[in-house]
Amino acid sequence: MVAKEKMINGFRHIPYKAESYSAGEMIERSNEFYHFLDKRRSVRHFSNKEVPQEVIENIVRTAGTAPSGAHKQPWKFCVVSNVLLKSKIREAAEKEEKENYSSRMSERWLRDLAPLGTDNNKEFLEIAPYLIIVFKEVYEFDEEGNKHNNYYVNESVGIACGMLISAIHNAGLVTLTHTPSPMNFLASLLERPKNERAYLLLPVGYALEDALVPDIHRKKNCDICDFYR
Ligand code: IYR
Repeated sequence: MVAKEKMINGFRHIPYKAESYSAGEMIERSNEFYHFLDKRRSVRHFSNKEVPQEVIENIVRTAGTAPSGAHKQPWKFCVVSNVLLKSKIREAAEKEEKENYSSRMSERWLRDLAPLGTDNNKEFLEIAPYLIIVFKEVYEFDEEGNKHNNYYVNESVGIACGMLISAIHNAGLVTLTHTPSPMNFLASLLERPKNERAYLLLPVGYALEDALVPDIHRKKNCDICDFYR
């Protein structure tokens, strides 16, 4: 039986119709989805080939379906394809990364990054046709102009980014989670309002045909999951 809509605290609640599968279908679907997402890799070698803007719009719309604290949806996705802006972002990011790699990161951190082959050169910021810079909205204003902090902002935006990354992979495109810390130069370059903080930078595009990725492996299920039966 389908529930009837009703009012709770003066707000309308409507029936939810869940997707429904047999146990066999669930096993097949979950396994296929795992294998599909397991093919995703962080890729640093981008082609400069054009990507239809509609694909990017769909990807962002998908990220916007993420759950968020009190449904505040405390995210903004800034999509940069402007060549001059991309080169300014690259220049500023490389300036921070130069500091990071030469003095701010510990010996241990540098050793942990060695298998990935990263350095302060971020040419992908100019080559990738799109940069999606995700901002978190740490607070909002009410009708009277009073400031109110949003809830679970990092969790909410983190989940949205996970969904964004999955949507990028689903479209046949690649990305990587770039964190040119500190990231405040992004708010200045993009002239963002004061309640926004840069959270993550994701270059998006096609992988180069001869792209390489490090031969690293994922933890096994038994190493990431404990069952309590
Ligand atoms: N932000 C730097 C360093 C870096 C840090 C981590 I943790 C990585 O997994 C990869 C890189 C950069 O983007 O190069």
